[in-house]
Amino acid sequence: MTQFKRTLVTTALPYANGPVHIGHLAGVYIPADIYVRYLRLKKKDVLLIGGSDEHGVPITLKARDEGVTPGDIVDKYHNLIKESFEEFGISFDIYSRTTTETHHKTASDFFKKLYYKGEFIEKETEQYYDEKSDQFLADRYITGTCPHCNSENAYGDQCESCGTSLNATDLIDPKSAISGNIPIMKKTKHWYLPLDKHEPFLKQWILKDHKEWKSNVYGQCKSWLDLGLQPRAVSRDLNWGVPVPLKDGEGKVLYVWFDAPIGYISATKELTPDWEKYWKDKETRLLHFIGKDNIVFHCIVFPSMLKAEGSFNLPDNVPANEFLNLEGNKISTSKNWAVWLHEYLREFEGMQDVLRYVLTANAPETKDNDFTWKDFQAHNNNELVAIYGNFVNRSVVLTHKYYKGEVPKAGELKDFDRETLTKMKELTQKTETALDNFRFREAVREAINLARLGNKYLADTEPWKLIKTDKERVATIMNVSLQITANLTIITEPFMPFTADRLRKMLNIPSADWSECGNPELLKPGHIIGKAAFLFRKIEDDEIQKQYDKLIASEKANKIANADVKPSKDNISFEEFTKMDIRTGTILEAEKVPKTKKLLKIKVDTGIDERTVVSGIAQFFEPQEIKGRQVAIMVNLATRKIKGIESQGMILMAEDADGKLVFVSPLNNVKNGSEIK
Ligand code: B3M
Ligand code: ZN
Repeated sequence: MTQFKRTLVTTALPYANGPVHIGHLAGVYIPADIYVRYLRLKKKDVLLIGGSDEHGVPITLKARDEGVTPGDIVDKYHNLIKESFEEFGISFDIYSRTTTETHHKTASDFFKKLYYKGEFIEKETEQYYDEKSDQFLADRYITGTCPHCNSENAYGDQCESCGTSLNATDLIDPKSAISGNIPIMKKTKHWYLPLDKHEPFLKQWILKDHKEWKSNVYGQCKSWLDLGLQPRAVSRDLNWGVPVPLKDGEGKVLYVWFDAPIGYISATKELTPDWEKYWKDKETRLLHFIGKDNIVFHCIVFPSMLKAEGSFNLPDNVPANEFLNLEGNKISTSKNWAVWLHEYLREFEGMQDVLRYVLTANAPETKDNDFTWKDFQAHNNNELVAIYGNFVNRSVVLTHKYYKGEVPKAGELKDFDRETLTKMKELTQKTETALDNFRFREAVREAINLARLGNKYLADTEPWKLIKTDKERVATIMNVSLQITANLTIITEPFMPFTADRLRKMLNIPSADWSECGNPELLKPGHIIGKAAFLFRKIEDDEIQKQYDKLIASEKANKIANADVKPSKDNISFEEFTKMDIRTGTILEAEKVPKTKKLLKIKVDTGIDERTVVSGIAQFFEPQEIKGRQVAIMVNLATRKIKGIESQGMILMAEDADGKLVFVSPLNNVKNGSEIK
């Protein structure tokens, strides 16, 4: 491997149109943070770059839904997301956003450079245009019937009902989501990045030169390259984003996936005047941490942009993760099936490291993985509390008990002590190798194995039994235990920085340095350690049940809110039900009630009698068309005077989500006056 002088780590820029959840953390931000903390402990030159992706159609749609501006949306979520990351200890050197002036200029200049180098092709195509709102419609702004499953609410890019990805032109009966109008086809010009032109280079660079990439990443790239690449539009007809910096670019912006990765460059510029060193010096290594849905953009599209520009480094590695599911189902913002970070922080105060640990131990590194609350509890109680916390607590408490908090001098080491210290060294090396290869699950397991080793060492040597008889031996045992404890402050720091910090305070050691890992003399005899405090607490069953119930309840509430179906009313007794007398009847006559829009005066043969009913259905039915129709009528409803007419009952109607009414009628004609029950 080439020796690099410095490393630039970027993390996918989350869309600022909603809060972040555990899937984001597990897939991208925790692994990136672990890696960067590890390099910092090794005193390497490294930067962690992040920020919010504030352009794109989803943000404009959300703004429209909420009746605010896109700027309001991104301000709100950028701040919320930034705070969540901070609280989880994601140690960004900068967390920027793509609406900054620097970013707009950087993205704009990047586009211009490619344009003047002749790296784009221009194409005129026909796209949907909404004449009423006077704009071209992004695929997401068009709804219609899905050609595959006939669902009526498919979007121009995807049918959420059957999951098929679509082109807007596939939709049957397309409609503008902005005005409801039927859109027309209109010519529009856009700029395209000819990915096909870069294909030979990409094949060499990825498939031959980067065989070491993770198999999920390599495999996805290979299938894209095998299929053959097409030119991709890098502009859109939209008024939210970085304006296309050309005369004929009016009303157009850069495609969000063109400007977003340039956001990494803009953020570095905002952070340091030395930014070019991190992006262009051949001795700098560039790493992109992302989720699997972003692989094509980071391994194929962005590298092609960088290559076309000519002066930037290409990524050295893209250690993308798969997806984290939640309790067996895909995490979904729209279905509210998620554990939101800002909520976790409120409900498990001060327990950031527990989530960091569980999400790492269970990271979706090579395949999709499942987060369950039960598993969260088990990892906490069986590993953090029972192993890590328990070992640290015993070694600190016993040191206070036997030596008033002073590190004792070790006597002669026995074989078992030496073996234990050798194992300690091996574990730190295993952790290191796993970290170097982006295998964070394995790395955290080895780190916890160090606590496990310490726990076993104390259990096997039983200093509490020897203290009366062999003081010298106990001094050695406690010295060894304390060295393991001190090593834990280094080796666990990348994964659980808050805990490592507390442990350092407890042991009274100022800072951690990875080169000291495995050192059996980290704490000198005579060093005074601080008081014991619990690093972790047990999580009880009811806390877990509460989280699970909350998840189910919020999903249910969300379903009801989105389904346009009203929740059921309170239960009634069977007796109450039988009080209603509903019969079949036939409409004999109908006429509009004068000076009203909605009312019809209807004469009904109920089998019992002929009576008059006033019904609010005039907007949906002409009096003529309902004559002779058999209906359901409630005959024992107290009479009411409506517009001076006595209404003697009620005709039953079903109302759909749009408020449209239809009759509830027997499927086959039956005798008037038949009871409906
Ligand atoms: N905002 C998509 C996402 O959040 C996109 C990533 C941009 S990274 C440059 O998954
Ligand atoms: Zn469909």
